[in-house]
Amino acid sequence: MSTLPLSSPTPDPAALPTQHQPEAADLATLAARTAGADLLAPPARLDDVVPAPERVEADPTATFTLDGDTAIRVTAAPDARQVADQLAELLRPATGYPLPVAETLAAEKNGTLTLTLAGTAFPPPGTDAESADLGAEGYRLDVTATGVRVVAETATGLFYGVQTLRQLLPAAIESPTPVTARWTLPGGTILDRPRFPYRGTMLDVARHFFAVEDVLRVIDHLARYKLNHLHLHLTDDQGWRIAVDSWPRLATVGGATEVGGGPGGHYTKDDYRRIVSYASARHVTVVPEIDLPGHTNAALVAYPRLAPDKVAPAPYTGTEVGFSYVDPADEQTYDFIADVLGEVAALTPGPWLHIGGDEAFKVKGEVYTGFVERTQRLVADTGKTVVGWHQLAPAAHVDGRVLQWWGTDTDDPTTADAVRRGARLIVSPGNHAYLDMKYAEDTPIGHDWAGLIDVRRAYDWDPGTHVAGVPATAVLGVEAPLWTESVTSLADIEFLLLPRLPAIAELGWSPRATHDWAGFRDRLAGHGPRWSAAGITFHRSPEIPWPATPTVPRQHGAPQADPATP
Ligand code: TNX
Repeated sequence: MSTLPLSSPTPDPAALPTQHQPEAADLATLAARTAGADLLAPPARLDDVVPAPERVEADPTATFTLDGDTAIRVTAAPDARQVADQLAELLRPATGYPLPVAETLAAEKNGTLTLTLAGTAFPPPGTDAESADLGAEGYRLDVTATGVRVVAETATGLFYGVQTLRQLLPAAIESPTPVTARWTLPGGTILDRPRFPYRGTMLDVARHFFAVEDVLRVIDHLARYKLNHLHLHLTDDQGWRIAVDSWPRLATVGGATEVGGGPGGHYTKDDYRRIVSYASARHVTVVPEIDLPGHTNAALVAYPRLAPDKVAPAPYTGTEVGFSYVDPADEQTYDFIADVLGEVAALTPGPWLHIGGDEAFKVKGEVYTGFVERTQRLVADTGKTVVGWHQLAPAAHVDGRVLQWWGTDTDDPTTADAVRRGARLIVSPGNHAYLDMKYAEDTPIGHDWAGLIDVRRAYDWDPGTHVAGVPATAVLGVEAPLWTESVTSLADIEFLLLPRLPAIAELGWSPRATHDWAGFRDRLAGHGPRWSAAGITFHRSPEIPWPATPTVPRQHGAPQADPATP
């Protein structure tokens, strides 16, 4: 198979693989009509990547074009091989090319995409000493006329190199079915690594429950933008969403409803393992949250003996907060917490356990700090590192403790003091990073208690300097929470995530020196056609100069996401 000549006005149906022949003529006609722009367009620019890479050196004299003979070569190591297979799976549907994967670097021949694990990928030949090592997540990407090479010290770095490679191809690469296009990448070198080690999103599966498949799709969105943590808000007043063998009614009774009175649901341990392993294959760490001592009505419905008055409350399907709490004065409460945290920790390969701690309005002062200190120790007993909302700040420090900032101002002496005592901070300002806030007055779903958050507001702040008295060195990273009181479907989730999630991802990944709203807006615009091609819902924010005409042909029979409405 060969690449279409640049000047060919008529795509060649024979360029499609045999198994797609029945649709080939159709697709080719469609492609000829609607993808002409793609066939003739120059390749993307090498710096047209979100999040912005640390360093880009374009070589306008070189481009590489995939064709039916392109092969993938990878270092013989299981985790690198997995990335090579993922690359092939990303490229095969739209190109229809076979893209065989081989574990050899011996004879790097022309026309290959090579993924190399190398102990010291930096400094590469010919670059100055300023390029330190790539670290645990960095990569180097070279596009020359004869091939594409990704080098990294870890499989994670290779995975991120692949996400960049994907963005350098035409938007039609996101099509789930074959498209005739010219699969060209712009030439040059990218050296890239993240600013912060923690880059995340939170999904609230408690207010509304979401199926495993929906969560997996959210993980795909994170991975695309080099986000590496998925915080799952697993418990709240409206529902308990994770099976706990030692307290079985938590899930079966506590999980039986949700906001608005729907049937709710919960993840079995196998469901949760599936989420964790899907995430891990995409270099995403799951951070489970068991919210304590407040936000616990669902647990109290299941086990009234945990309630201060030992009386079962009614299941809660509204959206108020701050009324419920487990009894901090009863020893049974700590048995319950130890059991739950122990089981959740055992299911979770990542290092973090999030214990919430927010809006426990009825547990005050020393009772609250005493409760938190004891719970922090129970987390430590599981071998995990404690994370909690910044309300945990007044409690004593424990090793590694991480606080998650969700304030809407930038000054909190209690949090700054906890950081002085050793805590690190994940920054999630309610008025910049809360993806449940509306974009504008007329946004059909979402909240506005922290203000309206358009794309610019999501982008224009600096996690490194945001909270007074918290130096950038104490900032572990950034997270964009999505609370789901008003979110009932995957389309709703995507509508609120996109296009703001890439803005948060860029704050977490890119060096501050690349920060530039005008440039970001232009780079982001090209992602609209990618999401459309992949059938992903997004908000067509008027701030972004989305391309006027689709560059991707519509697919027969494929569901069309309506980008304007959730
Ligand atoms: C505040 S932010 C909450 C959540 C709500 C959210 C709605 C935080 C730690 N607590 O319980 O869902 O506002 O935006």
